[in-house]
Amino acid sequence: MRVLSFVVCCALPLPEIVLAQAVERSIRPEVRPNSEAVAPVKTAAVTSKIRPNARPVIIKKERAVTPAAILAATSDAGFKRWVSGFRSRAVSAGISPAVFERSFRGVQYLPKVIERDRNQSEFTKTIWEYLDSAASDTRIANGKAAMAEQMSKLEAIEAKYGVEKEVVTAVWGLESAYGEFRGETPIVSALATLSYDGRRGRFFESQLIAALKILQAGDTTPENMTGSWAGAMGHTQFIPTSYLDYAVDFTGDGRRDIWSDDPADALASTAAYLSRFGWVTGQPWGVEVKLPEGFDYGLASRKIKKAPSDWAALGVLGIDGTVVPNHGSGSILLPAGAKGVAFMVFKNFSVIERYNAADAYVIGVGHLSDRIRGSGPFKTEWPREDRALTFKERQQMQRLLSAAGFNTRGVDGKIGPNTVAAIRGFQKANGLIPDGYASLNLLNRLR
Ligand SMILES: [Ca+2]
Repeated sequence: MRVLSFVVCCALPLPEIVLAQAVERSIRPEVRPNSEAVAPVKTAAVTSKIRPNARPVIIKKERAVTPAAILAATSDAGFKRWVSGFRSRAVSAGISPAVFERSFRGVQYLPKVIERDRNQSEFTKTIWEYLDSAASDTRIANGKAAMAEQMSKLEAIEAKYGVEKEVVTAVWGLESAYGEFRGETPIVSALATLSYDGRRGRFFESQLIAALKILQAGDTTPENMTGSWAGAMGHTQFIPTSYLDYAVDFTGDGRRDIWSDDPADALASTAAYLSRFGWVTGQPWGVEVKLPEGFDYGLASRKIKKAPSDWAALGVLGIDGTVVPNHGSGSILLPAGAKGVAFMVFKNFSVIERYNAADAYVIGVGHLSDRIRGSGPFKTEWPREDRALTFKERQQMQRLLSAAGFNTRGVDGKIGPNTVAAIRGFQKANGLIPDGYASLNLLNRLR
């Protein structure tokens, strides 16, 4: 989980464009090991409540003398000095010296963590590439099996928190491949490394203090406290501050143990988290819809919400041609523009966003949960002939749009609301479908 409070994020690489579009509300952007594959993935920076894109903060290295036990356990002199300075801040924050010594015994600076942190921005995936993995046949089959294995616990969790077992299972599937990849990185070392590094030092130091509080409370031991390189832990990958705020002890043994092989506490913590942010029992995250000829693409905006019957009056129907059931008001979402799958998304879409605000992630969780429940694949094809734009191409698109009189308010390579608005403006002015989608065709047209 992420920052402010929250949570989690994914075992799958998130497409950068999608991420960028979603940024305001996310929680946390790091990517975790994938179940089927392997390659670590990258993640784009996402801001969130929980995990704000922390601003780089340089923590002053202090000069206090570090306890010998700690010095002996670490190697880099600058890191050791940082540990020494941090120790006094941790103690001021309420961590007992004994817990600090115990937690930092053997702590190490981990260069690989910094490599991962620096390597986050070149990777780009389209939404269909992401979903091919997020809801692959393997992940669906494994999800059905994992849900069956944990059925009694998941049913009890659903009864208590009102979050459907398929949804909790889907989060579990994306975050750790159903517990298979919970992360082996020692959390104290990883967070100390990232805190010392300073790029997002303030954020990671707050996570480190939270991790020490968890250890001080006795929920787990430093040896068992492992997770992803960026500090997300357990079956559903909570960051320490989210853990402190939202994790629950479902088994009743007095520990909120999200690290153990038994996933009960972690799965209940995920349900508690979604419930806390307004999960509506029985409401879908979204449904695939069919747009009519001549649809006003200006209506495809998360800001525009209408009852399904009002959408039907505009010609927007379920993919089976009938009026979408009344799940509450919904918005039209076109993650790949006018040529891809169209969705009507409801409040629960926003609730999943509290875990991770990337559209791809939310659709991934939602679609995987539907597939685990037995639904079929999307009926509409994605524009698979398209490829994702690179960071430089996105910057070039922003420069060209601005030069053409459609101001993107910056050239940051992220397709956010201003860029979408500029694309729509350009499309309208040129007789194109104003879907706001940043495609390669559009870039070529601008060139
Ligand atoms: Ca427990």
